[in-house]
Amino acid sequence: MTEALDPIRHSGTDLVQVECPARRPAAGSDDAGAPLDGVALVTLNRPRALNALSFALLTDLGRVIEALDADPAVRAIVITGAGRRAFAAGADIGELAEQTPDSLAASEGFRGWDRVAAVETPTIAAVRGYALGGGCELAMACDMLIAGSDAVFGQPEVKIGIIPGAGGTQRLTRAIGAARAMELVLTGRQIRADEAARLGLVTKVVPAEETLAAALDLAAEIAALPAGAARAAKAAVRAAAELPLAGGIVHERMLFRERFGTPDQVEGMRAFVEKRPPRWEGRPAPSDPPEDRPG
Ligand code: CO8
Repeated sequence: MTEALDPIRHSGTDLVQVECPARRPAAGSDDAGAPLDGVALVTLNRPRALNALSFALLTDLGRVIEALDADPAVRAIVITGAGRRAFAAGADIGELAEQTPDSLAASEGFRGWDRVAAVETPTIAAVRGYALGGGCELAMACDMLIAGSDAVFGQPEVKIGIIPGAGGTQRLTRAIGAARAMELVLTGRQIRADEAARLGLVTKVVPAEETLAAALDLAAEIAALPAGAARAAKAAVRAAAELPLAGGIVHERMLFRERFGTPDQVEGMRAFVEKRPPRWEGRPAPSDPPEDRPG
């Protein structure tokens, strides 16, 4: 059963702001536009430090993202960075400089990325400017990545004497292949949005000013579909990166079977057969027929 979003349920914090339901900015404007049903916007909010991911910010991000994931009215989440200069320029180097192997072993810091990667709700990173180190790792922990034409990606950790530590070596390699990931991780070279797109790191590149709107549009498109199917589809695609092929296919088949008998499967298929738009449970009937029908 889907519910209407309750804006006061998700208040966010100073470091991690939440807009729920998100409002789509009008083209070329920062003004809030129409609310997007089912879409939450999470903004990393340390613009003067290029949204560097401090331990406090990571804790807040984990809490916020899990609260949104637990809300059945939230059907897609967009994560972005405040300002125009950065999604996030990495973990906070001032804080990292104080760490030891033991303090890191005891640290909850890594959980920020893990918690984002673990949510069942589809997630989209909207990246303008720098997405470096932990910032690139956070964008890669999302399911889809919309890059503005001004986006810059990289894993520069080697240049400060460390290596990526929040999944970068693993997710970058899965996204673009070992040979290319090796070069980027071993040199710390930064790449621009167009190269990131060629390498397969990003879903889509859009003009810089349209980044957030494009990500919110994609989120709204997903949020308009049955949430259970979207979550199952996400789980199945994710399994491809985590399981051997045979295990992934078994997992997909289980998720496929589980869709049957759900109100959304019954209604979706009945609507197709009856040549009418589907009426998803608890949601208003669409006024227009869907453009795409399942093949
Ligand atoms: N941490 C802390 N502060 C930062 C960071 C950062 N990662 N990045 C930028 N800032 C701050 C700067 O210190 C500066 O602050 P101030 O104005 O007070 O001096 C402000 O943001 C603006 O930055 P710059 O003046 O440097 O802006 P430039 O335009 O000259 O340069 C760059 C922009 C190229 C992005 C540059 O800031 C830079 O190289 N930043 C660091 C990038 C980097 O190395 N990132 C990787 C960090 S390590 C990491 O992410 C590990 C992840 C796993 C950790 C797991 C922990 C549990």
